[in-house]
Amino acid sequence: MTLPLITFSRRLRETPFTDRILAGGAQSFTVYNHTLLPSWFRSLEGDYWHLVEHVQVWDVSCERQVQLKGPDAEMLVQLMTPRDLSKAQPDQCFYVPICDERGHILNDPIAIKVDDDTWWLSLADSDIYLWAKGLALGKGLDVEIIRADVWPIAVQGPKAETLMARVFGDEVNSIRFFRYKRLEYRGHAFIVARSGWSGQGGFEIYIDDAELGQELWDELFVVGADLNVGHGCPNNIERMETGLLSFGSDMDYSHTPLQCGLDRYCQLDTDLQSMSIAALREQRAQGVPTRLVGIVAPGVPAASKYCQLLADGKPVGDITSQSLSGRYDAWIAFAYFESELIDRLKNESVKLQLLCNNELHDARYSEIPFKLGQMGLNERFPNL
Ligand code: THG
Repeated sequence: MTLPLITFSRRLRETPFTDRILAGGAQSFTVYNHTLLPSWFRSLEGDYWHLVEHVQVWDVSCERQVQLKGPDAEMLVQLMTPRDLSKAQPDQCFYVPICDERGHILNDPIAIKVDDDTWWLSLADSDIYLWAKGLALGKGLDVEIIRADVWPIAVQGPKAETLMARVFGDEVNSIRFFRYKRLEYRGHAFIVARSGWSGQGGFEIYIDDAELGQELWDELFVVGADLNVGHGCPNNIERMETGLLSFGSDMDYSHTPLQCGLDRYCQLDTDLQSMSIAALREQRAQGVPTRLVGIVAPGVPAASKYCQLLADGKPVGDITSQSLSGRYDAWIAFAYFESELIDRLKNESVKLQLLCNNELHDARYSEIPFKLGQMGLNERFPNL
């Protein structure tokens, strides 16, 4: 099948880096927050091995920033999330579920405290700009809400720190996980955070000057040549091995954070003024009907959208994401299972199998993140 082409327009935004990633070999795009996001360069597996061994520069401009500014900005962010932000410092980032009054997830951005009266929500794929404006108007809050022209780029991989220090100096080494510093590049201070959508370590640079951002992008490739710096993008294999969830795929408006393992970002036993806390407390008391778990099936040669999980021979589960592990000879997936089935899997009173490409394979249940290294799986090696 020949893929239909996507037409770029002002509705489907290019980014300051689109020309560069096209020249760099982007093979396919997806659309995220109405913005282009590349999905692979070499191949999914080739990108995976390059990412886990070297360093990549990603155009994640699609993680659009909604800026909340004003005396009530922090109150509004806290209203939207059940995560406790009361001790937030103006050098911190927080992974926050945004939940409605029923506790359902509307987005899972990184919230950045830019200064005492300014927050950025670095969004996953949904229109939180509208939700935030609606809440602020309805509640009469003193806050200005805009879609800021800020385009994050991510530098990810084991050599990310070395590469970043060559551009920004050794100060990058002292940035702690989910903290940021303002670091100068050619006289302009960019917010540089230790964060990013991979488990390989790295940084995100919030580009608020497109032209200078392009110069910075080019310089990363020049000074990182001997580090084998390359293009890349969020990699489905790596993020699944690491246990990072993708809003819209692994959870959506129908799920609560208690169902998808985001409990640790919900401080329910507090008196936070957050609109979802009462509903989440109630769900905690009653128990969740279904929960997102990890599934591992060794020795499966290919993933396919027709793969079906079976418990004692009967179809079960709702698979949200799947791939073949990069490092291990196994198929991995995230899937919603009924809580009662998870209990039976825990006490091993039920047999789990995967029907994939007309073959039956034994499958194992795991919590997310997987601990693949501890499962006795056969290792794979890069195809050099
Ligand atoms: N960076 C920025 N914005 C983003 C993303 C990003 N917006 C959309 C999307 N990604 C948001 N989703 C996530 C999901 C997980 C993490 C970050 C963003 C993440 N989680 C860590 C973990 O699960 O181990 C730790 C989170 C924590 O301790 O607070 O990194 O990637 N700018």
